[in-house]
Amino acid sequence: MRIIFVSNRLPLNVSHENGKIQMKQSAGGLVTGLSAYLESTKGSLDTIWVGWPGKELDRESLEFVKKEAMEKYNGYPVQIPDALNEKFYYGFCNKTIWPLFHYFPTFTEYEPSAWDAYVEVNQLFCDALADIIQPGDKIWIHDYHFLLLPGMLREKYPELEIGFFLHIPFPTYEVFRLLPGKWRKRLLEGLLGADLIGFHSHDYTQYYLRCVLRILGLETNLGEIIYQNRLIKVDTFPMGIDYDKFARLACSEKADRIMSETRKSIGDNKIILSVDRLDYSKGVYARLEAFEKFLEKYPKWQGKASMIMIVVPSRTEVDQYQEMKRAIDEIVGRINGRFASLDWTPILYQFKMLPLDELVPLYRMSDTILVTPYRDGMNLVAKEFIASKTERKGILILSEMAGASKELGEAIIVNPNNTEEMSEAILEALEMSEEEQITRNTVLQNRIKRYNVVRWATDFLEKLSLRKGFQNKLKSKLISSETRSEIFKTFSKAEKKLIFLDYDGTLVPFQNKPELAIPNQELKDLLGNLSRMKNAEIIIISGRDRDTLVNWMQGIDVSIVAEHGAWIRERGKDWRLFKQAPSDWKPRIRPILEQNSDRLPGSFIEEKNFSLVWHYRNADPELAEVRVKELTDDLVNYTANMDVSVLQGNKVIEIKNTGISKGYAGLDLVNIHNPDQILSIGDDWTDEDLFKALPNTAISIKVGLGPSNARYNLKDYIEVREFLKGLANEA
Ligand code: GDG
Repeated sequence: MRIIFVSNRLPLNVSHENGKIQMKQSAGGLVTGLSAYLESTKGSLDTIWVGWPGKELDRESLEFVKKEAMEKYNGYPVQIPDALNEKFYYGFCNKTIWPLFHYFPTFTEYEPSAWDAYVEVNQLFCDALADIIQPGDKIWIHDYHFLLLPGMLREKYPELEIGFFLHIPFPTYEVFRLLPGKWRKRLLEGLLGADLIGFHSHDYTQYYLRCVLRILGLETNLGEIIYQNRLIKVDTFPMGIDYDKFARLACSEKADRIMSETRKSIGDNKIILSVDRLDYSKGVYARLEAFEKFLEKYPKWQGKASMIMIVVPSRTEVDQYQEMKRAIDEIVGRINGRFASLDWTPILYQFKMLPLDELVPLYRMSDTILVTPYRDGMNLVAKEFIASKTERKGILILSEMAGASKELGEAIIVNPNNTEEMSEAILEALEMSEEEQITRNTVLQNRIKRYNVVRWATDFLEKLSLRKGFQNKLKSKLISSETRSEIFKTFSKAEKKLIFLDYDGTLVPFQNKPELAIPNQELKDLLGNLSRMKNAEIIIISGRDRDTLVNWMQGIDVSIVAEHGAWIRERGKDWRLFKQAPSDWKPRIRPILEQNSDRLPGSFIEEKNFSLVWHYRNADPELAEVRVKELTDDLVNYTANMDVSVLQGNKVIEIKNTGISKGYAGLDLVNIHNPDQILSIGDDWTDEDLFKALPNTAISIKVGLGPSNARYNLKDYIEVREFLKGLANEA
């Protein structure tokens, strides 16, 4: 099995030294994490990493880098021209998606040319992948740079296994909808090209599902979505770290050396640590204000506590990052100027990336760490700090807005907007008893150790493999060309055939207004041809009322079953009431439906002889989802002692007499005609009654994917029409 990882940056740094190209493996949360996973598989996996090499290269250098990267690192560089990358990376990725998804709408830019660049780069990666993809490959796409890529790949490779993981938060509907309509729709649909979509926390998963419901109108069930006849799973996978690596680095000799050197400059002071990339989402400025407040409120700690602050340069070309750097420099200067003494500097500030084996000793020796982002997908620093706590002493202060807070409840949890609360948290951390610290860290360490990065990646990739199984199960019932020919052959041999056809969703697509689903000439011709088949009886079996069906089937020689089996009109005969059923329940149920219609704009009630139908296709989908659950529950309880059943259909709730169903009416016709072959096609729960009632030899077909009593599936009404055309010609 081969896995292709796709991320924005290739885990390689390409540089020119003495006129020669040099390549070095680079580190980072994702790289470190996935390397640990690959090591755990002990070389049993064949992998390729696809990404941007970090700079635009001339043709000759690119060829060299491509060859070297593949030979030495299994890397496959994708070139992005600088001008395009400017609009893609610094533009749409980091001036649109990043700020918006981190709840900074005021920093968000909606620049059409940046969107175009985003589409272009996603396409560029799709084309590059096409050069290397082989049958049986699994693709795992990472992060917000490639929200469109799964969809683009899916168009080219209907069978490819595609997984996607988002490392940043997915925002709520109210924030996501700030994106222009076309963009937000395409971004959601782009992700639906994947078989499995993963997020760090349950909230992000729910927010994505809600956006899919509200913006694309697709209903979801336990995180599963049926889209373009594929079953997609959306799930939560909280990313872990390479725990052992941090635990190991923390007790290395180098760690001991760095700790004693640091102690020399800092003395016995308590250490408050802060480690982040330079990013406004990380809340560095507010954290400094909290430290200032702490020193102000608790002067006894002046000279006794120092903050070590590491800020790693990042995205320095984006305006907000430059402004932020200036603001941080300024406040550090102010605090140090205000409180420093000859032998004490409150904040020891470094604007650089430390080697990991120098960072880990700082994690180990610090008394507390302030991880206080305004928003963070997960935050690995928090977990790394805990893993490095060899003595289990030192307390994590963690923002409730970080994904990690959902897992690390034993930390001191703070609101990053509340400077007061953060300053109190510093005091609480510094004064906490050692016993309490050890208790909390023991629990945290056990948890982080268990769900480490290897578990995370294994879980994701295993779930991805399972998806194909589910999809194949669904697909196995789809009618293949061989099955189709067999059905036609069986039918041509039969001496008496009965063909039941549901109407809405089976022969025609759903319309916003039910009265618009009129048959077009193509459908009329098709039904006409079918009705002229030798020894065949065509029955249109629908939930619609008699008048509509008679009107629409004028001039076509077919039998009709109306109102889900309440009325039957056989060819050349008059309507007969199949079963007398009381309708005294209607005046009692109608007010309940009316009350709900008033509460859900866009919904309406339809009354038929033996049923009441509440339609909500045109209502706000999210509101409808809530109302439908409530209403179904109310109705089921209310009708417990009545001879009626409550059924949920395609954007409708229908209440009808229990003794009436397509199953009963269909069986009646089967008994009358005594056919030696039966075909039945339908798309919803009312057709399931018929599928269940028919003899085992009947050929039953459900339209659309999903669980069903039918023997086969066809994808949609277009395939149904194709199938029936073939049947009329060949059987
Ligand atoms: C994104 C999401 C999500 C930091 N300073 C140094 C250094 N680091 C390393 C840390 C850690 C990584 O950088 C930062 O990871 P975070 O998770 O904290 O944040 P992002 O970079 O924003 O990552 C985030 C993550 O993706 C994974 O899904 O958790 O929410 O925003 O690994 O160790 N490493 C070294 N020197 C430093 O000075 N060597």
